[in-house]
Amino acid sequence: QKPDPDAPIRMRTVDLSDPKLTPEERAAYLKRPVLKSDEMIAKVKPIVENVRTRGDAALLELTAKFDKAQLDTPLLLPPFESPSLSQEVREAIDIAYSNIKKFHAAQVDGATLEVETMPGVVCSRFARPISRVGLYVPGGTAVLPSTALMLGVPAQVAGCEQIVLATPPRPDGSISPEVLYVANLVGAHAILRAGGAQAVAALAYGTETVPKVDKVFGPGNQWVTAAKMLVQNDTDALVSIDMPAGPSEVLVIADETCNPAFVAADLLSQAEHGVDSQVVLVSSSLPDKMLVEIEAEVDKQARALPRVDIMRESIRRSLVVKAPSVEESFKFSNDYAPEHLILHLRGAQGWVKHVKNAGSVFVGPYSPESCGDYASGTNHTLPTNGYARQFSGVNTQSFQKHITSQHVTAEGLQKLGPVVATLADCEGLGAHANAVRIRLGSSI
Ligand code: HSO
Ligand code: ZN
Repeated sequence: QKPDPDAPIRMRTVDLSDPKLTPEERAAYLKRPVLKSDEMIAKVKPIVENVRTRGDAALLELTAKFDKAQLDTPLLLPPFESPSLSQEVREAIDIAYSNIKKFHAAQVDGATLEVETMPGVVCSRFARPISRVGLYVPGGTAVLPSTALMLGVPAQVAGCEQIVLATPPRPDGSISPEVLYVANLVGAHAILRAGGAQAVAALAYGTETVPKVDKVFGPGNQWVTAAKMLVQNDTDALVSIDMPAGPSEVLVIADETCNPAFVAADLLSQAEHGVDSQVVLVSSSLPDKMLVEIEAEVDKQARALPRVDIMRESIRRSLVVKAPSVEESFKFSNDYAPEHLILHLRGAQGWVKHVKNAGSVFVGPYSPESCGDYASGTNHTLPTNGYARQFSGVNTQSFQKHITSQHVTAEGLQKLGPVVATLADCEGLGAHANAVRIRLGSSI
């Protein structure tokens, strides 16, 4: 059924002060559409198996089937050149790269943490890069060279030895010049021309030509996400993933100081990602007149934008939440745990301390999400689906792991050894106790 182009492009409304609103109803408003992960995992399993067992042959067949590209090899090796790229785009990418690099280089954990827990007992912790990483850059309805930057830069500054960037090729087998340009900037070691579950499988297991990686990063559709979840659970693949990804989200908290046109623009910038984008406006006691203005702006701006058909769908499913105060607004937002949180509030910066759960925060009227999506320096690969409760967005530490170490001196062991031996005895693990006692010169 075709959507009616004349129908207003409007959001649904719920009032948190409505005495008839039950706790169950409130909880339902915090929910995202159900991710059918079991169903999707069952669907991607044969694809992943096919690539695991048949390698390049399967990869090339699947790329011909899904991306309509006939390749003789899936891998492209540097140097990556992108002669057709305009000077303007080149310069924009260069500035984004420089900002993202500044912010992510500052996150490199290069220091060794050292603590003497008892005299002669020194514990330390240091970071090392994850050697081989696979970065998935989606194709589909929009080419996302920005995602290549968001994953490539932290991999580069963390010092990963093998950076494989995977992205679906165009039907002629080529990769967009923007992605090639970024691949070159971040020093990618190879580009895997494949998408979907097949790309994830190739990265996780390796093929004749594709190097196996240790961790797979990046957003993607349901197929990509299901494949990441599947390979992460396979001990043969021995691979980890950044996080499970769902449809992109924004929650905006606005009070009467907001600019309705800015608020509407922010809601729409998220709504254009896909029909399943989650868009929530929390009105902190906004006068009805202003809510109407925001709604009118949403309708007006959406109609003038190229992806209006996508926005029509996502806006229809999105939500205006009327909250009685800024505190209640933050309570709802923290319960929702949005991927992006935008604060259109008087004294916005002062409210940041109230944020408990969010992927990334955009403070004040001149900090649109678009800045973080592209070029301010923060990462745009963020936890969705409420996972901001326990996950951080991708950052430089996502490309490092920590190793602990200890150095106990002979004197240190005099003090620590008896403690260890006692605990080992408690657990009935005599060999553990012996490893200490043998050094202390006492018999078993
Ligand atoms: N908002 C998206 C990232 C993105 N936006 C890429 C534009 N390009 C998910 O955080
Ligand atoms: Zn975006």
